[in-house]
This record gives sequence, C-alpha cells and structure tokens, in this order.
Amino acid sequence: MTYRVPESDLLEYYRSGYIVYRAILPASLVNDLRRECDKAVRIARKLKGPQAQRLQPVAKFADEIDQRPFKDYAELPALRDALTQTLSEKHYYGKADVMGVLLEPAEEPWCTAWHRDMTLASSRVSPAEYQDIMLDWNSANQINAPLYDDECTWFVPGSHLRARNLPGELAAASPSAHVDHGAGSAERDPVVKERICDAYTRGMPGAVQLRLSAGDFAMYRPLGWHIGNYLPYKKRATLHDAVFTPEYEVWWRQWISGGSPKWVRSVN
Ligand SMILES: O=C(O)CCC(=O)C(=O)O
Ligand SMILES: [Fe+2]
Repeated sequence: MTYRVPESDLLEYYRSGYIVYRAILPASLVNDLRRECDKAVRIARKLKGPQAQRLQPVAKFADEIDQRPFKDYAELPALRDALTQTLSEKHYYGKADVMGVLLEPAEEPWCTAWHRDMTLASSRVSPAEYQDIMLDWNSANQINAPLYDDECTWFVPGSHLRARNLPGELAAASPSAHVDHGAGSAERDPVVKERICDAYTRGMPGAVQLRLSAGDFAMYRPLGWHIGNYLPYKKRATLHDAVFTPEYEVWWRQWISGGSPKWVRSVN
C-alpha cells in the first residue's frame, strides 16, 4: 500500500461529498505536467480567446502536448491505491478522451454559475432513478488535481445527497443572480468584478472553499452544488477528470451523447 486513506476522510466523502488526497502526485510528475500544461494554456487561448478556462480533452492535442505525463498520472500506483481504498479496485480515471485541464482566464475575473452538473430536470431519468444515481457511489465522481495551489472550487457539503433544493440555494443560483451579481455582470473594472464574483460565490448558503495545494487530488460528487471562481492573476492548471466503473462508463457515454439509458442501482 502506497497511500493510506484515513477513515475520517472516507466518512467526510460520504457525508460532505468530497475527499482530498494530500500531496499524492510526486514532485517530478507535477513538474512534467506543468510543462505540458503551459502548452495547453497557449493552445486554449489561441482557440477560444483570452478568457478560455479549459482545454479538454488534452489527448486531442497529442501532436503538440506530450501525453506521457498524463499517462503516468492515469497509472500512478498511489492514486490507484487510494481510489481502491475509497471506492473499489473496479474504479479508474484518466480516460484519454475525457481528461482535460482547467486554466485561469488571462484578462478578467470570472465565476461559473452555481450549479449541479446534472439535475433532475436535465437528467432525462425518473425521480426514483435520479435519487438512485445520487446515492450510488459508482456514479458521478469528478476529479480536480491541481498542479498549482488552487482555491477556485467551492462546494455545498451534503448537497450531493438530496435532489431537493433549499430556497436560499435556488436564490443564490438563480440565472438572474449570475447576471446581476455574478460574473455575468457588465462590470469591467477588474477589482470590482473580482468582488462581485467573490460575493456571488459566498452568497450560497453553507458553501465551503476547497483549498487545494499543488499535487493534491480532490474527488467530488458533481451532482452536489458547486462553482468555480477564477482570478486572472492566480495561475491555474488543474487536471479535470472523471472516475468510472466499466458499467458506469457505458451508462455515461450513452447519456452524454443524448440517450436516456436506464439506471441500474449498483450500490445500496
Ligand atoms: O472550475 C472548477 O473547479 C469547477 C468546474 C465545473 O464546475 C464544471 O466543469 O462543471
Ligand atoms: Fe460543474
């Protein structure tokens, strides 16, 4: 065993919806990934402009970005070990057509809207199936693995366990809040915009900031409420990835391409 996941962290993962393996990426791998992600930033800005916030999948750019360190990450024994302790040996990550990198915008502060990656309304499944998906730890686990210290992501602990939203959550996440009080505002002054995004982010009741260090690995349930809040002066290169089992990957690929696959409960 190369990495021991404390039981208190497992408990936190079930209760809050996220877990962090601290300093699990070796320094040499972080160095190699940083070098390749410097290329990713240049490519993303060339393709999508200065406000680009991700390049995904990284493997699509194999002619410019050396894929070796990404493969090393996907096969890292310590990570596979930690994931086996947390979920099972059936779980894997690092799929070439999924893994991307999250980047800081070059010019202006920006935050996403507060969101759940899939809601009952967007899920194309029944309420009972949606509830099963929420409570099934084989489904919907997302990864943020930062190569630089990263405090962009906020999460509402425990919100991954319920489809029901509280009134304060709906108010904080309403589309008009993002336009009037969030990154969607027309404000151009960088400091004022930064404060607007900060206030919008902090406006979600009960939200906590994930404070990640370079080389950490965070796994969270993206059906819980979360947000990304980005500052142009805080360098970001955070591997963004998903965790699968063979069965969940089949379901997810059908779902993401617009299908309505039936959900079969695998955990109780
Ligand atoms: O930037 C982040 O950490 C969050 C990104 C996110 O919420 C998403 O990709 O759906
Ligand atoms: Fe998200």
